[in-house]
Amino acid sequence: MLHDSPNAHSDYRHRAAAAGVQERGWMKRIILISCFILLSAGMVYAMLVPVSIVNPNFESDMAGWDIYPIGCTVEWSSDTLIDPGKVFVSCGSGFGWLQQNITITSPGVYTFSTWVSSTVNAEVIIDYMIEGGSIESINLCPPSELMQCSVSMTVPSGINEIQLFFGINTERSGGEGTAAFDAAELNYEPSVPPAVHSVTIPLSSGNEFILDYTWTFGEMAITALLAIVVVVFCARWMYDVAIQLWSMRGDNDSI
Ligand SMILES: [Ca+2]
Repeated sequence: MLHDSPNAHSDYRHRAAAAGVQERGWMKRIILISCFILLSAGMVYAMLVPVSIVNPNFESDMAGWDIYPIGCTVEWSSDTLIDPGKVFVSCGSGFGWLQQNITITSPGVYTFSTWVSSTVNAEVIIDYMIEGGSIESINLCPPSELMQCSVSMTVPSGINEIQLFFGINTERSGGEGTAAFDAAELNYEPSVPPAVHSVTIPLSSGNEFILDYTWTFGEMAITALLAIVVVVFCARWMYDVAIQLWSMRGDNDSI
């Protein structure tokens, strides 16, 4: 009956153990790099997401918007301006506005926009309430066949709600007329832009994956946590290798 020699069996175990350590090491690296890329991509995506508005495109109605027609009519139409469904305001004397309140969590510059086709000055407004009144920013957009009408406002810390308005006010419109609105949007920029950081990940092909992104406090916390995980994994991996090498040295000494 044939048996492997003890030395051959021992060599096989050493090679298998060493190969196993190497394989686990690469697996860990791949998992860590994947986690880092996914988390970093998530951070970048979060920075680019606009502030959401309810029913910004008026596909089927004016749900989500409060309507203030005084001396004007404010109606929904299925016609297309930017995409199907729009708001149509017609004014003799007075105002016709749509309003939506938006909860915010950060100070910064907020920009509210809507597309408009009008025969008079149309307007977009952002305001926020303070003790004793409100602070508002108004932009009048001249009559046009089609234009994007925008207004920006710097909102300080401590404010947790802003109000968005668009429509016609005949005190500022230049006379009686009509305006159609569609495709509202609200964007936000932090008041103090955080520093831009860059991470370079070398790839096995020889190329480098370079990721530029900005940090918030939460992102720094996540990154610090991730760095701790990386250090722990690396330490564990080095420990495994050291144990294997020590074990092989012991076996060789006994031969
Ligand atoms: Ca629409």
